[in-house]
Amino acid sequence: MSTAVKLLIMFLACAGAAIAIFIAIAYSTHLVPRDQHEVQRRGYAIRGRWFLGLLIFLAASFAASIPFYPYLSATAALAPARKVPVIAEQYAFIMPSHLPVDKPIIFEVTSRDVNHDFGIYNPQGHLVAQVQAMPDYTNYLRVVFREPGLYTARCLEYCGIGHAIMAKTFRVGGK
Ligand SMILES: [Cu+2]
Repeated sequence: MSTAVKLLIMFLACAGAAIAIFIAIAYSTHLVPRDQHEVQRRGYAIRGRWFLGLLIFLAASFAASIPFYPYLSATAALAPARKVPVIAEQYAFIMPSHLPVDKPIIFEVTSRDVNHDFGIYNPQGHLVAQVQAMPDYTNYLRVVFREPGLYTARCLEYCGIGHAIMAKTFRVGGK
């Protein structure tokens, strides 16, 4: 069956359904009108149950998902990792140019002026981790570099005229 025929069948099915709904509505207007308060009472009852169900669902989802909250595990992993401060500023990253391979690292990322973003690209040019760099606030980014080579940190949030050249290369592993 060609695509055009499939589309035609789908169109006819939808059009038929729409026409059936219109006919049903037109027909229903000829029935004896129902009491407004009765309709309203039923509607409010459905709404009340729906709201209660939604509340229970949301509370259960919240309780079930809170152990997976990623920042708790990230904070727990702070102790054995090496802490590496990163200061972003227009238009550079102040950070070490050599980092170890296969060792957990916590980047402590902040900004000296405006909002920036600290995005780490691996030697193949793929983004492997990123976090916001904000003034007066430190964000923690936990990374384990599994492969040695030349990595590049780039700003991923427009921060001014020199944003496009805001990058810092650093070596992972080796000497
Ligand atoms: Cu920028």
